Amino acid sequence: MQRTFAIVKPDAYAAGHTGAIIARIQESGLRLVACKTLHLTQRQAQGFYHVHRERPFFSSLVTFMSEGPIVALVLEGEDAIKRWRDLMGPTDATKAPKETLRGTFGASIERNATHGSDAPDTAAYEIGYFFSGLELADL
Ligand code: 3AN
Repeated sequence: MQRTFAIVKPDAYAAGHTGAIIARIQESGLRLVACKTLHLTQRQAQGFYHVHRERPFFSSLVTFMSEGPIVALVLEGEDAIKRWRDLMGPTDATKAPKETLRGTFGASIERNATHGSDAPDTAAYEIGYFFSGLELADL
């Protein structure tokens, strides 16, 4: 069993796609372990994306991720990290296959509807950034 971290980003949340995205998660067989809606401050978004702080798109990404509410999720299942990334599709929504979440709900490489951890160490860091042990225990 593996856990991964997912976000319904501000673009998808504002467009009312949260329910459809969670339905796709559950239809895929991934289990929803934790879920909350929150609105990140700029500093919280900077902390979450600190690995990208030297990239040219960092400031725009931080502004986007704090422009409105998001839904933070913890998903569980066999090979959950790869399964969730396959469901999302590639980063650039304009190149994502139509059947993927980013292909369906994303608009660009930045406004791409969903986030997913890319490896076990980043999943552990990202889950811990948003959820306490108490929120994840015995589920
Ligand atoms: P992914 O989310 O597919 O793992 P990362 O980790 O390379 O992609 O990038 C994190 C986020 O930064 C992406 N989800 C996207 O919103 C944004 N991003 C990535 N590359 C670019 C880019 N070239 N221009 C603007 N935003 C980008």
